[in-house]
Amino acid sequence: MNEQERLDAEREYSADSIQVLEGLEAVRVRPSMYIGDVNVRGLHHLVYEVVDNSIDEALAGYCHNIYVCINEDNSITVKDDGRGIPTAEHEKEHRSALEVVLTVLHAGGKFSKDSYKVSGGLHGVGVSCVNALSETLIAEIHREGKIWKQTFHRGIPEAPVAVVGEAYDTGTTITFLPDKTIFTESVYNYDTLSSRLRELAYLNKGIRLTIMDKRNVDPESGLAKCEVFYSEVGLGEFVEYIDGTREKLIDNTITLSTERAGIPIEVAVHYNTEYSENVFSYVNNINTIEGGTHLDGFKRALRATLKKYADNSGLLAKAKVEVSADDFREGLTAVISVKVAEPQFEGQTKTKLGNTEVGTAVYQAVSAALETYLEEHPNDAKAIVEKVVLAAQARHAAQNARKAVIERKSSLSGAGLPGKLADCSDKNPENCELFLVEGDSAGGTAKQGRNQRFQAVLPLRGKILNVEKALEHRIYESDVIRTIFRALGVSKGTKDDSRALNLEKLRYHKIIVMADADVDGAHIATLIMTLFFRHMREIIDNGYLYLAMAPLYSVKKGKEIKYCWTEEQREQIVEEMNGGKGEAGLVIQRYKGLGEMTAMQLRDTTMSPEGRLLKQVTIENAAMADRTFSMLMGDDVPPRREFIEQNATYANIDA
Ligand code: 0RA
Repeated sequence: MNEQERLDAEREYSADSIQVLEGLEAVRVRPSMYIGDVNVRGLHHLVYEVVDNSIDEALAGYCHNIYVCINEDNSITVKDDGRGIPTAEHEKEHRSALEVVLTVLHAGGKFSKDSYKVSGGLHGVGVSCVNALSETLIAEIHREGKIWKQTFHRGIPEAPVAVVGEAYDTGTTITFLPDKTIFTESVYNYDTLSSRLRELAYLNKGIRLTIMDKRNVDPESGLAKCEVFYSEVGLGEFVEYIDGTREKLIDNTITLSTERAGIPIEVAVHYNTEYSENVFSYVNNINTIEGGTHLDGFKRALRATLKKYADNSGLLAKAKVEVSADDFREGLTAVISVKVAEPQFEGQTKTKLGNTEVGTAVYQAVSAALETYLEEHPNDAKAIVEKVVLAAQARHAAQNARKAVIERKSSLSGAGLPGKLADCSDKNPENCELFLVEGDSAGGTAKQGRNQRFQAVLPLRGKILNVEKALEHRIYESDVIRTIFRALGVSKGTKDDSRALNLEKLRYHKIIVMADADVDGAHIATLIMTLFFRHMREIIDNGYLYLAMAPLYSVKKGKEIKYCWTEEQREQIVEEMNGGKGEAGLVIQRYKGLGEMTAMQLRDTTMSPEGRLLKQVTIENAAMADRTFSMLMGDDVPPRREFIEQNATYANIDA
């Protein structure tokens, strides 16, 4: 290269850099557009984005192990044993392919034509976004006998990639520290990451995913907390994991793994003796919460095949009731996973698959496989059809119960507000909050402590039905549940076959469960959340359900009073208020329940928007949440006790 060429190259290099800067700056200016949000969710999304690249390398057949490590400083390391991101100079860009992948938006795909690029985060933005949103990111590549390294700050390279040693293996290691000036949270949640990795292991059989938490070291052994997820079988094991604590209706899990019209399709189906339907669908490893063509194809195939079998066997004729589509899915747990090269995502949260060809492919594949299975397993077929008939009969009973209730003019629909409800004066749902409080005494305190303009209080009296274990019509007979529906203003199932909730009638956009911070309180909160999870899921998905966290302690010095929600906070506040004198001269009160607080204390700590700590109930991982609820609420009492005692909050129901 002569001097002129070198200058040209340099100029071009800096021109490229300016373009890159503009790209990465856009990510930093509007991070939510690229990763959804800048809260806990977005923070965890960074990890998924990096892991997805390694999953792609594994799906291409070159990588078998992926390690995710939460480091002590809450930085994350993702390491794989793939081919290593290419480090050679990129023809047009005048810098290494590695640097292009890490600094150009959407560049990842350009280099992976040979790989089956289907995995990919919900936003599919690539690892360059992670780079732009990290204080530092270090890439270490083992490739062609060398170790290559490059460091970035907020997406900008410190220097070009350089050889730093000899390598005897191949692979990619990315370590990044999320930018604290961008994210509102900086602490990773082990359970959130581990349940996603577990899910990925089931969805991609044969890949070993390891998670390690260096913040959590066992003092005796000196070993960090660690879990390994690996599934030889894939979806079949996933369904067995989800349904693990439920009683089986049939011994086998019906599985299918095939390719139709170039679309890889995997399905696993199981029936339990309970009543809820749990079907989880995935496209390119993304949980399609809003469903779509693949899910519709599956449901149509299940219904048509079972109906045909039942008609031919004469079992349906005996039922004497009409069988509806829902009846085929009572007690069904299933997972559908398809890999689609060019998925079209629709819907509010862009998690609904629109490709019609996928629906047809799934329908054909599932029909064929299920028909064969039923023919070869007549005992299972009989058990399933009998269950369908029972479901139809129970649904008719539920309709009758509902009708009877409606006739008594106190239905699940908003025929008048419940007498116990202390409503607020504002009538715009967007401004209004409803506190669900267990017991009349705490309810009374809450009524005194509220802001009557926008805060309503509904005291709940009596046992809350465990809906996990109840037939649907029982919920229409439960006083407490009817009261909750009436206060909310919503109803469901008024049209005979619809299980959807009429959200437009919802009277509050914040529904706040307020329970004691002890084991009983956790149990009550869980019962209420189960009701929402199973019967008013739309309210959770819209972000309307919250938990009010009451403080554990108050620390008083003279007239000054401070509240603490955790032990660490208490230590910190004692230190702040008393500067090294320990607890001497302080009055520390431990609250055992809401009932011990005065109305003013409850207002200041738990109810008023200024002082309270609200946790939004969200479902990070629907399949894991289903398992958690069935375990918490099932017959198996011992694991439930233990779980509630060990978990201050709620696993997988990430707040
Ligand atoms: C494209 C080409 C090649 C490797 C990769 C992408 C790759 C990317 C990532 C991201 C994380 N881990 C990765 N591992 C590999 C290599 C092509 C070749 O060697 O011929």
